[in-house]
Amino acid sequence: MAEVVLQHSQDKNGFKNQTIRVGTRKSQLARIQTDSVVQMLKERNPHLCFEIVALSTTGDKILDTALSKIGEKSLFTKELENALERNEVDLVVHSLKDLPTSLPPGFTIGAICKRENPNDAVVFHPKHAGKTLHTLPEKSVIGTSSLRRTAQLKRKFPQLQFRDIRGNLNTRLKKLDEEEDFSAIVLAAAGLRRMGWDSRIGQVLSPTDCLYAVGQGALAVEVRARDQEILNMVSVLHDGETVLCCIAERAFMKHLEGGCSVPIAVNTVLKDFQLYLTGAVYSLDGSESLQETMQASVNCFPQENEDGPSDDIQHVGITAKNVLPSAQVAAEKLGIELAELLLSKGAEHILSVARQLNNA
Ligand code: DPM
Repeated sequence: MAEVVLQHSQDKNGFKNQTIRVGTRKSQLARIQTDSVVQMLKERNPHLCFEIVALSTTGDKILDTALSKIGEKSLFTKELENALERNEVDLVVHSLKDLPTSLPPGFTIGAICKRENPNDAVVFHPKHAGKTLHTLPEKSVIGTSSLRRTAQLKRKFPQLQFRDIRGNLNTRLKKLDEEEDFSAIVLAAAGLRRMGWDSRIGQVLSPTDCLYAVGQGALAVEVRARDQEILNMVSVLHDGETVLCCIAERAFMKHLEGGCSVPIAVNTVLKDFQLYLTGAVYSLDGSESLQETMQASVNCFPQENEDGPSDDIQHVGITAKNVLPSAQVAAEKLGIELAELLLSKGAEHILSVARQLNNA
């Protein structure tokens, strides 16, 4: 009988009574996001211990330069990937939108959790409480260092001014409230919600005001691609609908060769097995833009009813064993086709001018 007891100490994923080390950035938002993923993993694996390892990344250290100007694609992810590679951590929690559309070889996104509100939101200086971007006085200064937000909002609200603001969420809110530099700042609604700052959201920007960033509002778990045990453990966190939306968005961005140094935006809806992807590119000042919507049928039932092996096929860096492979292929194709459509209408010119100006 002793053997039975011993076998029980090894779970279905092959772990003995071991500690799983989870890498995260040091910011409060990163910690909150990581805690929520660890909580979900603990509920499903009550016999395992989880240890959180917080590291600072280039993106956390360089606070005086606009993100888009630093020119490093894996600004928030490289140090964490190094730790994964050296086996110092077993998985890393990121905001999906900070993960490049091509990951370095040997890494994969093993889980994408259910997306929260993907939209951007406006937080106003207390003296402007109750206003919206439409009703702020002319020449009011709005803080954001996202080229995507600036381009769209300049176009929509030419009477307002836009200026860079950096730092983590705490720093930005403090700057807004305690100084007179900004009348409002624009941030992702999901980040504000996770920080418990819903009450500061004065306006949620609808897709007609501002399309969101690829992957915005979704959390991703990055792992070593060959580490089957960890991959199996985290893969139960995948939310099928979010996976399909994000594959389409990332394929769109990858095909346009976009990163955070060019203004690219999306809006994705999955309804009645139809995936609708809206994508847009902008010149830096928003004066030029191209926007199109395409749709594709996707079967989003869970994996079981399809033949053939699906193991370890990555789509734009994502390994989702429990999401129907044909639906993943359809989502990726949709993103590529939408990018092709925009390229046929002149997107390359808009993006190359934006890249040049941004690097100037
Ligand atoms: C990326 C951008 C920003 C972050 C560019 C963009 C915003 C930069 C800025 C790629 N990553 O959105 O056009 O405002 O100066 C980031 C945030 C979150 C993940 C903060 C935010 C939280 C929300 C989420 C920074 N990354 O956008 O307000 O999980 O999507």
